[in-house]
Amino acid sequence: MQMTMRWFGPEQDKIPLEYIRQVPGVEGVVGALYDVPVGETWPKDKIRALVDQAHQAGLTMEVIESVNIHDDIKIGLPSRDRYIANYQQTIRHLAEFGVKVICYNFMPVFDWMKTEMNYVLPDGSVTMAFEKKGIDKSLEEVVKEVLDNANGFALPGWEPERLAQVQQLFAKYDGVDDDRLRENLAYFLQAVIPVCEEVGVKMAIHPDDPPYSIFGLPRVVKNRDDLDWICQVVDSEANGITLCTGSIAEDPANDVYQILAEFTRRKRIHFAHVRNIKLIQDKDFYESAHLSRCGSLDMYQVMKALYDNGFDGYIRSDHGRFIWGETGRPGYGLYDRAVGTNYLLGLWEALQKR
Ligand code: CS2
Ligand code: MN
Repeated sequence: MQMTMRWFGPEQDKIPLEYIRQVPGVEGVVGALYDVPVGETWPKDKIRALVDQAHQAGLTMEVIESVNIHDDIKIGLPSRDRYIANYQQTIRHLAEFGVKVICYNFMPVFDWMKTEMNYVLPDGSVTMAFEKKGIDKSLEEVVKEVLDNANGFALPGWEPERLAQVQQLFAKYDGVDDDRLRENLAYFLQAVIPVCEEVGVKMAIHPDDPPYSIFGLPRVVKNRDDLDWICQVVDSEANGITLCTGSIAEDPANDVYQILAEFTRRKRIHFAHVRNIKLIQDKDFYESAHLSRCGSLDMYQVMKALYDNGFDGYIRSDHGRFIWGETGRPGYGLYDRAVGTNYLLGLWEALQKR
C-alpha cells in the first residue's frame, strides 16, 4: 500500500509539496496537468516537468487523477476516435515517466455534485454537503452555485467555458441512456486497455458522485453490479477501479465494505479514496471528518476490507474539511486531510500488528 495526497500543481494548489512531504507516512502525490484541454494528448515535456517536481520534493507521482474523458467519447460521436487515439497516446507518454495508475470517471456533463460548498458544522469546521432540495432548481442555478462557491479555485470537470452552455451540452446527451453510455464506456475500454497492458499502466474508474441519476442524466458506475459489469466487459487487471468510499456510500443501499472486499480480492482496486460521510436523512449527507464516530462509515471496517483482501494499490484520504482557519480549494485543505491520512495509517498499522 502506498499512501498519497492529491496535489493540484504549483499554479493551482496553494499547498507546497514540501508541506505534503512533511505529513508522516505520505510517500507520493497524485497529480494532473490542468492546462491541456480535455481530449488533447498530454505532451511529454509537461509530464516530465510535473513528475520532476514531485521527485525533487522526495515524493512519487505514480497516480494521475484524472485524465478526463471528452464528452464526444461519452456521447459516442464519430469524433470520439480522434479523442481516443489521443488518450492512447497520453497513456503511452505517462508510462514513460513512471505513471502506474490513471484515475478517470465516466460521468456525463460534470464531475461530482455538491449543493453546499461551505457547510458549517457545529464545531465551526467547514465542509461540503449534498441536499436533494439543493438540486430542485434550474440547471444554470445549480452550476452557478458550485462555480461561485469554489473560493476562486478552478474545479476539474467543472470547466466554466464548457458549462457556460450547459443546456446545449445536455442536449448533446439526448438519447444517451444508461445502456448507450455503457456501450460507449465499453468502446473506450476496448480501445485503451490493450495499450495499458502493453505499457504497464492500470486504468481506475471513479464511481459516480452521487451514485444515482441527477437531472435525468445516465449513470453507469453506481453500485456493485455496475463495477462487476465494467470488470468483465474487458477482463483485464488493467481495467480497474478507484474505489471512493464516500461516493459509493452516498447511496445507503450500497454495502461499501463488501464492495471493497470483493473487488480487492478480484485485484481490481488500484486506487482507494478513503473518506467518511454523514448521512443526515435519506440520501442527504455532509462530508465529515474521517474518524468513524464523526460519520456514517466504520473506517476500521473500510481499512480492514482492504487489508484482509491483500490490497497493494495506492490510497489517499479524500476530501477534508476546513479547520484551524484554513481556506482554499473546497475539499482539499492540508490540515484535515493530513489528520485523516494519519488516522488511516494508524488503522493500517493496527491491522498489520493484530
Ligand atoms: C474527486 C473526483 O474531488 C473529488 O471529488 O474524488 O473529482 C475525482 O477526481 C474524479 O471524479 C475522478 O475522475
Ligand atoms: Mn473520490
